[in-house]
Formats: sequence, C-alpha cells, structure tokens
Amino acid sequence: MNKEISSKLINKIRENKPLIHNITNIVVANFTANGLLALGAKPVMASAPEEVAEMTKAANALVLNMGTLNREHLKAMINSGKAANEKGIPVVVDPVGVGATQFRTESAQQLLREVKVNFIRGNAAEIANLIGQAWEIRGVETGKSGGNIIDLARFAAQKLQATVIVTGKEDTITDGATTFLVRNGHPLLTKVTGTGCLLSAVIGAFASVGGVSLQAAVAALTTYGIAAEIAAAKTAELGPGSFQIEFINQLALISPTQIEQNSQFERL
Ligand code: ATP
Ligand code: TZP
Ligand code: MG
Ligand code: MG
Repeated sequence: MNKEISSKLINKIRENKPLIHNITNIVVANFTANGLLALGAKPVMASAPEEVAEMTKAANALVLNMGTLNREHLKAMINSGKAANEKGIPVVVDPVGVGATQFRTESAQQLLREVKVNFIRGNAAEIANLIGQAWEIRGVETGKSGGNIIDLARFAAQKLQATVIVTGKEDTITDGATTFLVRNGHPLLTKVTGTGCLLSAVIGAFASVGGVSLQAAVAALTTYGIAAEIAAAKTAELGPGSFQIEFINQLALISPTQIEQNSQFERL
C-alpha cells in the first residue's frame, strides 16, 4: 500500500471527472449525487431496464444499491451489470437491507450469480446474510452479533470472489488474502441516512481512476472518514444537519496532504 499514490487518487478524480452510473434507492439519490459532485466525479442516476445498458456504456464505474429494490430495479441492475462487465469498468454492489427480507436476499444472490462484481460494501449484517450466515438486521441497520467481522469479511471475499468492505466503527477491507483495517470516520456518520450508500458510490469513483484494487478501496475509505472527522470538528456543538452539509463541503475541500497526514489504516 503506497500512501502517497493513495492520497493522490483524489486529484485524479478531480482531473478526470469520472462518470459514475448509480442505480440507487429513493432515500439517498440526491445525497449521493451531491457527494459525488463534491468529490469531483460526475453522477448519473438511471434505472429504466430499457436504457441502463446504454448509460453504463458511457460510464467509468457502476454502483448498484439495493435500498428500495423492486423487480424493475433488479432487472435494470442485471442489464447494467452485464454492460459494465463487457466494457470492463468497476462494479460496486451495496446490498442494503439484505437479510431483512427474503426478496432482498434472493435478489442479491441472483445479481451476484449473473454479474461479475468487483466490490461489495455493506454493514456486517448485510455481508453475513449475503453468504447465508445469520446476523441480526433491523431494517437497513446492523444488529448485535458475537461474530468476528474480520473472519466474516475474509470468508465472504473468498466465497463471492470480490473485494469485500464491511463498515462500522472500524472498516475491514479484504480480497480474501490481504486485509486492511481503516480507523478513520466519526459516529455522526451514523446519524445521517445514506452515508453508507454514498461511501459505496465513492468507492466506485476511486476504483474508476485507481483500478480494481485494495489501494483504491483504502483510499476511498480513508478520504471519506477524514472528511467526516474534519466536518465533525467544524460543526461541534451543532447537530447532524449541520454535519451533513459540512461533510459535503469537506469532500470538496479535502487535500492529498490532509489525507496523507490523517489516514489511519493498518495491514493485518
Ligand atoms: P448502517 O445502516 O448499519 O449504519 P451503513 O450502510 O450506513 O450501515 P456504516 O457502517 O454506517 O454504513 O458506514 C458508513 C460510514 O460511517 C463508513 O465510513 C464508516 O466507517 C462510518 N462509521 C460507521 N459507524 C461509525 C462509528 N461508530 N465511528 C466512526 N465511523 C463510523
Ligand atoms: N431505507 C431504505 S434505503 C435507506 C433506508 C433508510 C437508506 C440507507 O442508507 P445507509 O447508507 O445504509 O444508511
Ligand atoms: Mg447508515
Ligand atoms: Mg447501508
């Protein structure tokens, strides 16, 4: 892991302005588009099965988010995923709420059978349920479980043949062989809906310029976590609303030097 290359990926996003195609949920679409714009990428949301393959062909990464899934969305995700695989652009899946309902769990498994996915980012419950392990989930939020998150992430990465990112207080990033822990972030991220979803889109942006690599994922997670830390410090004594706005500001303002100096990660 080269810290300097990692911290400079933000410049590449700002220079190249990669187009990130998102098929996402109705809760977070606006926040995700604004977060990607702040970072320097270009968002596009398109989810009609009739047009998604064409849109994906013009994009530099594809992000599939299952937050408010329906049959049409699933069809669109499979069509666009296949187009992304043909073009060779990174595919990120956010399995929001998998495990909470049978429809979500079965749909996610079908998607992973039909599309080659490069990154899967979720909370511990979503990743566990994706691979058939029991882990309490309440709506879209992870519940308590005694499971070991690092073992879970490694096993999931091996089973699903993808880089798996399990987020929470600490983030685990693994391709099944090599594992990193990222410690940047702030508890206020859990008080704003869509911060996990936006992170999945940000991983797409970093992978579009940094390739399908652990380096791109670590860069995305450290950058995101540091932006949150700065935003929390600047809005201390205010509430989550002010934090949300300042967080978007910091995604636009954060510099490679700040990333290099403040990133907290370790290779296990
Ligand atoms: P959930 O719905 O269970 O909250 P999520 O999909 O919103 O899951 P999170 O796990 O909350 O995703 O992760 C979103 C971001 O928030 C990540 O950058 C993660 O590192 C950060 N984060 C989550 N919890 C904490 C915490 N307690 N302290 C610091 N950062 C956190
Ligand atoms: N319900 C369906 S999708 C969604 C909610 C509340 C947003 C979840 O966003 P995140 O990023 O997992 O907090
Ligand atoms: Mg959340
Ligand atoms: Mg989520």
